[in-house]
Amino acid sequence: MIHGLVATPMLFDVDEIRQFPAQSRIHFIECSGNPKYVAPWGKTAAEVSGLVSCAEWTGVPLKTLLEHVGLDAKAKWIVAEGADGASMTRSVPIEKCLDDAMVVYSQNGERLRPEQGYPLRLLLPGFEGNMNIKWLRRIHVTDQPGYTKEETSKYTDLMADGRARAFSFVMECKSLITYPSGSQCLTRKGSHEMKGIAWSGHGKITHVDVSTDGGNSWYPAVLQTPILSKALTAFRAQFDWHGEELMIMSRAIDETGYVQPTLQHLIDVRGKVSTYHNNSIQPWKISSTGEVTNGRA
Ligand SMILES: Nc1nc2c(c(=O)[nH]1)N[C@H]1C(S)=C(S)[C@@H](COP(=O)(O)O)O[C@H]1N2
Ligand SMILES: [Mo]
Repeated sequence: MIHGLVATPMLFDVDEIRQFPAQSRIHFIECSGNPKYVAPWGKTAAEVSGLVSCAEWTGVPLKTLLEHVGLDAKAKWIVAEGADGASMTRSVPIEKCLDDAMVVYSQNGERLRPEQGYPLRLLLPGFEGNMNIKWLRRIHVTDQPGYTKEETSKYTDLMADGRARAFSFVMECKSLITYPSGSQCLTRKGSHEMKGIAWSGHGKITHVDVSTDGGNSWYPAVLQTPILSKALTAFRAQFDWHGEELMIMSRAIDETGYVQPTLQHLIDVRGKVSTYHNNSIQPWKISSTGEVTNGRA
């Protein structure tokens, strides 16, 4: 049951949607459960933070479709519904719908694959993965959120005081070193190159700093161009290893000036029982024999 409907229903088939002027944009999609907020921590970079991807998406700005239908002044939200068994449904503020939201039909130049939402998917650049509704079949325009299962019992964070943080849409700035990372091994002493990815749901990455001493001192990594808004940005940084123990980590900063926090920072603000939106610094430990393991205690 959706309350507060404010639009006249209008049906589009996919071929009609493909007649509207199209756009192609490169964006990441990341599950807000990436990585988990609590132990046990994963062993590898993929286990820790693998629920993120970046692709070129092609489709129609949602704004174009809403303006075509005619948007009521009372419209404050949309409630978007998927055609899967769960009818996955999420509410999206109208500001996002009129900004960079899209209804997409292609990914990396081919039609969406079945598992990515064929024939249509809602793309909300920078917003948590769950809201990017696959197999999109219906959009209700409303004056209030739907308070659906996925934005009440799921995808909310219980705070230390017992209240839940809800509608935490944006994926905040983070980074991840992918080489060297958990389960890999340095096989020679000398100069090495750290590699990783950084991204922010608020826009472009402006800096990534790296540390080899557990965050006591930091130096800048080199960012690979092009640096796109709300897209994965590759970084690299040189470091030396001569058989001593190192704790390597990276810290990203985005164009809003926001600095990727430590896990302790997040715990100080949110407590220990959260589930989603862990964008904290991920440490990797290099042992005296070159083995790399998760640096989280
Ligand atoms: N209709 C529908 N859309 C969905 C889901 C779903 O179960 N049903 N899963 C969501 C979740 S939880 C995430 S993290 C992303 C994953 O997108 P990907 O498979 O392209 O990485 O899709 C979202 N869209
Ligand atoms: Mo997810």
